[in-house]
Amino acid sequence: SSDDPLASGVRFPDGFVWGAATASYQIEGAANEDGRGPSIWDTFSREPGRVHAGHTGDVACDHYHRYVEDVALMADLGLASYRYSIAWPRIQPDGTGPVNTRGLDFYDRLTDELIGKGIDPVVTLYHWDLPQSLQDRGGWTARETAEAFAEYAQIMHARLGDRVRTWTTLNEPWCSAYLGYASGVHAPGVRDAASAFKAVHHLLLGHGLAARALREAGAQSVSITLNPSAVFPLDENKPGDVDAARIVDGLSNRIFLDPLLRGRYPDDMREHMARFTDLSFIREGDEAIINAPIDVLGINFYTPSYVSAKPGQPASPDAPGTEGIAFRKPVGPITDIGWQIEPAALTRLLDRIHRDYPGTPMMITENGAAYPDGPAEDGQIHDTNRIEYFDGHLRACLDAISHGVDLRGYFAWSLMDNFEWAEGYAKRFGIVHVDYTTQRRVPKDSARWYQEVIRRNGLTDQGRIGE
Ligand code: PNW
Repeated sequence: SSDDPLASGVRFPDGFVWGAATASYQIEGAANEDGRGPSIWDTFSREPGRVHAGHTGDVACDHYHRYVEDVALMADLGLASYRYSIAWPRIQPDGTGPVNTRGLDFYDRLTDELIGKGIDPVVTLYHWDLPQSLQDRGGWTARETAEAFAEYAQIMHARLGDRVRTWTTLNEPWCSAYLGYASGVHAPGVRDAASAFKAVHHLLLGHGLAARALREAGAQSVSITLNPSAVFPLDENKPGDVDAARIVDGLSNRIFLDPLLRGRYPDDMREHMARFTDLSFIREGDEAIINAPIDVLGINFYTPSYVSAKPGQPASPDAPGTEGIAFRKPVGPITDIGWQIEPAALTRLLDRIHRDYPGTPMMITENGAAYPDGPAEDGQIHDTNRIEYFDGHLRACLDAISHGVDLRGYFAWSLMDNFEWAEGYAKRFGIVHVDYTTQRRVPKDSARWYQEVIRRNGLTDQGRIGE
């Protein structure tokens, strides 16, 4: 309203999309129900020592059975949009071949429930739960997985395409490739640089083939979500540090963004990969497939990186070939997962993508913070720290928008506490608290704050730091 005390600078553009995000393996549970096949995360989480305290996604938030309650919660918070992922092994238990109708039925019910409450569904096809049988045939090191992914994308579009407008192929291929195949801290737990680069390529190829299939099937909006690294030289005046940042930027960002948006791997990254493997897996024509037009680029952002040249430094396990490059330990405020909080780095990242890949509409598809929240004496969760984190990053988004960045929306990670991969249930990212004994959901203060931000399409004074 016109007497709203908000200054214009804290308002978002009209039509800005407000949402929250989750992922199938992190919330659904029901791992052995209705014909779901095993995924690489079922296998990995059962291997001793892989996941904190031996946690698995077997039950998680039991969202598979509680989706009606969860969608009601989303509606109560005023979410315009909900970003969720499909568990491929519910749809094709063996990764290829027969389709499991009961798996499709679940996403059908969930999607209808969302639409019935006026919430726009944003579907991610792959948020890391690869069918185990595809892994047994090489996983993302195999070209066949990329081809299978496109077929699965078609199956999903045939079922949900009449109601789902926004389709995201992959979530964070950086994590799938490097955490899955280089450092091995994520499923499938492989430690081999050559495999990691094959995975980078086949993930991108899978994206391109699926994007084409989705487009041909009539999808309105096709996207991919990356977690580009906001990487900076520790000392901008030291050529060694600048070069270190170029290499890390290449491995984390350009190796994905260039083929996606320019149709070509960067020359320096081709040379970098060639130190570990011959590049015959990159076939003539692949880059053109990867370069399929996208309507929006999803950005997940949590924390920046600062790098410097340091002779003798061993390579970072998730960045093959980074011998002699040191990653600075986080300084200043950090979250419970140890990630440095620096909202201005998000502005710089968005500005940079806008500059180097002009004309790319973007959405923040994940942003959020882990804190060890528990209910206070009043039963409520007073997560002021998370409100401050969101507030700072939303102001960073506004700064980027004021610089001309075409930022279309923001999804909080996460709607609710969930299975945080290698950290199990020990790290809580939700704006809704989950008691894993009772499965009770309690919106945290941050959820109520976010509800107000959505209502105003702008920020409140609450959450501002140091005023
Ligand atoms: C992303 N890292 O994961 C995922 O998309 C979410 O599923 C996840 O819950 C969220 O961010 C919070 O972690 C990441 O080690 C996991 O660099 C690990 C890393 C990065 C992203």
